[in-house]
Amino acid sequence: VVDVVALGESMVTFLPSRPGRLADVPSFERGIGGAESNVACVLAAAGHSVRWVSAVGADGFGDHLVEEIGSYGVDVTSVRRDPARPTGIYFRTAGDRAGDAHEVAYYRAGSAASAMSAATVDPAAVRSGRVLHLSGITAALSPDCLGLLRELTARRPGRPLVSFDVNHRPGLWRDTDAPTVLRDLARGADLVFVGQDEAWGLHSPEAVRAALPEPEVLVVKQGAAGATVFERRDVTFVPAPRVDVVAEVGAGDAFAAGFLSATLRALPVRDRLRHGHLMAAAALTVPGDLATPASREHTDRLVALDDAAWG
Ligand code: KDG
Repeated sequence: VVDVVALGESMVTFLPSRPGRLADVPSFERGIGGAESNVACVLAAAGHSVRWVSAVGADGFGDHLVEEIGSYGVDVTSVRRDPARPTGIYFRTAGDRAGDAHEVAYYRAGSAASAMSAATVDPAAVRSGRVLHLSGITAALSPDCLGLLRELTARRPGRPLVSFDVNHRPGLWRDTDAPTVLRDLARGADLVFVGQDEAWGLHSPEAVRAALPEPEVLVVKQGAAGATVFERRDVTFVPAPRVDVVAEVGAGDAFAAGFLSATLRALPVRDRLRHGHLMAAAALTVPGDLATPASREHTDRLVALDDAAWG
């Protein structure tokens, strides 16, 4: 049994060599992206045993993803190689300043991962972790992927703890009513991460909790301000450290990884949130989707600083 199984699509990412419109960027640098594998890589770098379950094409981009994600120490033996479908890729632009609007151009329709379904994914592999981490991105990839997520979030005795990051990516959803689909999936999870800005138009963490009472632990991320956790009757807010943001992409994944890592170590809620914030800070200060976190010893020392240091 591994600590965490993360299931989802990963893509080779192309980061722009300079700011500007997609139409004007002359060249891109290769990176890797994929919300769930980002979580897996950060967890592995933090010393956890992690398996990534997915599908990629039998192509060079698939090789790169498997090799790169494997190099973090993630077990990639449950990643299917699909000779009939390509690996997804995506391009990003950057604004002049951090936080400026950017474009995302996905080339993932018909990808190997979008063909994942309850019939093609190994059930033993998905059940092989103490935690199964999923995200709402998978729900948008295809009807088969949505069916797979419904199956995995169905409440059944003996299943692993199901962690679900809502990750509403409007660019991926077509005719479906994304907010309703995502809320229904979140209802089946034990631990839910949701950004206030993607939380069904609700304006406070309390309103989100009222709309989503089922998960035992609900984490509402409030951007640069911090995050609030609802657990049983307890409500805990912890502010986020202030950092100079380079790129926001991947910060939510890093936050989830930090929170999950601290959850696996049975740390108190305040420290689970601080671990999430520190991992997010690392991702916020690099241009790519994924940053290598500080060592566990280093992070533990930062988490233990007194409240004044944490604002
Ligand atoms: O959370 C970051 C992800 O959004 C990024 O790595 C790419 O998985 C991705 C997606 O589907 O947008």
